[in-house]
Amino acid sequence: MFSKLNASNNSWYSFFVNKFLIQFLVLDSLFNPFSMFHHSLMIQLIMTKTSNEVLVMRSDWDLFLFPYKLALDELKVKLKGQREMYRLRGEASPIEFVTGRLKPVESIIQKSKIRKIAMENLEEEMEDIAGLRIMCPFVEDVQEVVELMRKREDLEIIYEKDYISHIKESGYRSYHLVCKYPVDVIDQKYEVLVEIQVRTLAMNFWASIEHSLNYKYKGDYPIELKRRLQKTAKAVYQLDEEMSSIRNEIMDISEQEQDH
Ligand code: 0O2
Ligand code: 0O2
Repeated sequence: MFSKLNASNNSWYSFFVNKFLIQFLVLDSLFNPFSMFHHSLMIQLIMTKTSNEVLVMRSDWDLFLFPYKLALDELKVKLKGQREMYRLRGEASPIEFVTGRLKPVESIIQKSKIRKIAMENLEEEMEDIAGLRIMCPFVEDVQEVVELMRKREDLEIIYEKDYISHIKESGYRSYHLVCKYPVDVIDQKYEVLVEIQVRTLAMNFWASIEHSLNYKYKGDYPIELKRRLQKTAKAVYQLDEEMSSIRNEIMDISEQEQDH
C-alpha cells in the first residue's frame, strides 16, 4: 500500500507543477502572441497527461481506502446484530443506532499537512480514516457499550479517551476508542485503525450541530459564541441527567409493582 501512496504523492506534485506551467504558458501567450500556437499545443499535451495522472491518483485512493470501507461495513453489521439480539431477548439495547464514515480524501490530505504526517505513514499515524459512531439512549449505556467493545475478540483497543468524565473546553462530550480491526482483502490481510465514538443521542445532537457551525471559525469562536455554545452543552448534560433520573424512577416503580 505504501508504494501506491507514494505514486499518489508524485501525482499530486506533478499536478501542481503542471498547473503552474499552464498558468505560465497562458500568461506568456498574452504578452507574446507569436508563441500562442506553440503554447496551446503544449497546454493540450500537459492537460491530457495531468488528467491521466488524476485518474491514476483517484484509483490509488480507492484502493487505499477499500480496507477501511470494509472494516466499517463489517463493524456496522456486527453492531447492528448486537442491537437486534438485545431486542430479541426483550431487553433494552444500549445501542440506539450506528453510523460510519470514511474521511474524505481532501480532509486526509489537509490533516496530513497540519499534523506533518508523511503519506507513507498514514496507516499508522492517522487514526480516524475510518470513523464509527455508536449512539446510546442513556449516559449509563455509554459505559455498557464501551465494555461490549472491550470484550470483542475482533477488536484490539489501542487507547481510549474519555471526554465524558473529562469534558472538552468546547463543551464536547463523547467516549473515543481507537482500535485495530483485521480485514481480509482477496489474498491479503490488513489491520486498519478505526476510531469509535460512543455518545448519547443528546451528546450527538450537540456535537453534530457544533461541528456544522465550525466551518467559519474552525473551533476558534469569538468569546461570546464560545460561552453560548458551552451553555448549550451544559443544557445537554442536564437533559441526559434528567432522562436517566426519569428512567431510574420508572424502573424502581416497575420493580416495586413486581414485588407486590
Ligand atoms: P437502522 O436499522 O435504522 O439502524 P448505513 O450505511 O446507511 O447503514 P451510514 O451511512 O453509516 O449507515 O449512516 P447513516 O445513513 O447516516 O445512518 C445510519 C443509520 O442510523 C440509518 O439506519 C439511519 O436511519 C439511522 N439514524 C440516523 N440518524 C438517526 C437518528 O437521529 N435517530 C435514529 N434512531 N436513527 C438514526 P439504517 O442503517 O438504515 O438502519
Ligand atoms: P471529523 O471527521 O471532522 O469529525 P485527532 O484530530 O483525532 O487526530 P485530537 O484532536 O486529539 O486528534 O482528537 P480528538 O480531540 O479526540 O478529536 C477527534 C474527533 O472528536 C474530531 O474529529 C471530532 O469528530 C470530535 N471532536 C473533538 N472535539 C470536538 C469538539 O469540540 N466539537 C465537536 N463537534 N467534535 C469534536 P475531527 O478531527 O474534527 O474530524
